[in-house]
Amino acid sequence: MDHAADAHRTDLMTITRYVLNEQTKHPESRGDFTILLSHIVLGCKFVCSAVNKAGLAKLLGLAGDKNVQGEEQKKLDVLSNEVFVKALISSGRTCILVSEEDEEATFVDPALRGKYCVVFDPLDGSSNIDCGVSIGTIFGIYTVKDKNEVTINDVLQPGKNMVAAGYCMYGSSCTLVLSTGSDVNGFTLDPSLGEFILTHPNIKIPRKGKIYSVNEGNAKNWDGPTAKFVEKCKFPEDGSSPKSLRYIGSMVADVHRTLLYGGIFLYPADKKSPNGKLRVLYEVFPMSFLMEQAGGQAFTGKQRALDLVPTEIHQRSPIFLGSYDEVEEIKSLYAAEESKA
Ligand code: AFP
Repeated sequence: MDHAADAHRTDLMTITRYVLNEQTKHPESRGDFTILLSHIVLGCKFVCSAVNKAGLAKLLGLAGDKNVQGEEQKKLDVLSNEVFVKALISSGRTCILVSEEDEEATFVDPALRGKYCVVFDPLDGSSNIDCGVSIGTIFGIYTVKDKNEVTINDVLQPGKNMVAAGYCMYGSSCTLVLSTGSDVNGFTLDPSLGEFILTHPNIKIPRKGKIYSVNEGNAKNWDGPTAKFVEKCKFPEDGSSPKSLRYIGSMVADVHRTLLYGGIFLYPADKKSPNGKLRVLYEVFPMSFLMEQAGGQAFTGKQRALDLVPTEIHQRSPIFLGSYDEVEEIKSLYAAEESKA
């Protein structure tokens, strides 16, 4: 019998225990982040449960339909947003919220304010719900200087100022990946315990990968460096094997695979969408933060993604993120293009 392995299995590192351990490294900490995170975790558990029932929606009247009382039911993304907004406000630790679902930022009532700003996409990839493909919640966290004088500029900060970022993927299992700025850890929800347990400690992305991930349907509108990069993935000039293409169309799932297996995820600019599609605050920044913490890179086509200073809360940006070497290659293709201009 492997007693060491058994001991390991019975000594469960929950996400709360993990964050409390981290907190002890900062004697000045008063536990505010731990409380905020526990409210985010609650939102993720709610969405996970709702997503698991989504396939039964027609039968049970759960989404966009009428329930047994004849009341109109909310769509899953709207419902998820409401749950996160309420959970974050009731934590008493937030002052500004920016959600993909809400046109305007939410300024928390002064009586309930804390020092954190949370930017989030409550249910990213929601067009995939009806076919049961993995979807997720993405979040990033900033702090404010003075919670009594908050302005929109407190969230219009470069991604490098985030104090934490993460995502929760609702797939064959429910996995929450978090970085508080020192490393990246993955926690899987044990449904029987209702707890996220540390299953992927200290995630490091392979330095080089064999997979590229992009919506090739947009290829006719790509710029030169993107087209050249993808061409090299398929027809390598150095005699190496071609890369495999994997594209789910759900950023959390595509980034999660990229983080674990290595490779590159691209949502570039194109002639139709000069700023790409993905949103800076709650898609590009949190994922770039995680990639860098895991040893990878994130680049916009012009600069390090985390250096970008957003001017609008729903701003978009092109993004190339993943293994260090692949992002290095796309950076050199853009540099070569620039030197020709
Ligand atoms: P939806 O939330 O509309 O499904 O969009 C998902 C998403 O924002 C992101 O999760 C994907 O990476 C990206 O869009 C997919 O976009 P394309 O459908 O244009 O490939």
